Amino acid sequence: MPRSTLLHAKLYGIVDLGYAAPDDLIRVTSEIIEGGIDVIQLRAKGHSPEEIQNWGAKLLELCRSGGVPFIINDFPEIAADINADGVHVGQDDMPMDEVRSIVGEEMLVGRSTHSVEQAAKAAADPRTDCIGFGPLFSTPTKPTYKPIGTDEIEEVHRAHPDLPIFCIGGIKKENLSDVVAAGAKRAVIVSGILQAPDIAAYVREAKAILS
Ligand code: TZP
Ligand code: MG
Repeated sequence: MPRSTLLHAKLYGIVDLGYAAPDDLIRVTSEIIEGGIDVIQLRAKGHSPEEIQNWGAKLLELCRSGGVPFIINDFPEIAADINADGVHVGQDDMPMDEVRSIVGEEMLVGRSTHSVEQAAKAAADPRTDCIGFGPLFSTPTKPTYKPIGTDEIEEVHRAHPDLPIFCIGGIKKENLSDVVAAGAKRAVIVSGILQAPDIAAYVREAKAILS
């Protein structure tokens, strides 16, 4: 899948097992797709690779029929095995050479970054297809990370105009227009979407704010 898919993406949703129960994954993912999400990632901290592969294969099928790119968090091997559209890795995960040796050159690879410096380092490798930038605000979804605020959003976009940058961390429908005003072009929302009483409507409204 070409990187341009991510350049055109606005709203990235993460199906996080911290908020969605295993027997609810299909419903939740269907509603996120129905709302018009641009990218979906499966994130399942603390679960076994076998479970993640099993859930991943099912959600991939849903995403394929909805025309939504599907990304696996943390596990390049699983992304390669199920032929996902991409894999997302963190600062402390594998270096790019190792990721690429597992997933090949075509698969999308994203990297989490938590500062302008980390963003520059990730962007210096042309095989990085997108970055997450945050957490902007404190969030129970990533409790041990210090929030970086919104002051550096413009700078990171100016430094990497051709790299899809997804702002993340504590973003909700309610503060999304402030994040956009601070320079964000794309956003990831996790708990806001997964805890919404009407998931599809939430995604639709958040996407409208970003568009
Ligand atoms: N990386 C940086 S913040 C974050 C991740 C995975 C969690 C974002 O979740 P939420 O619930 O949208 O704040
Ligand atoms: Mg990781």
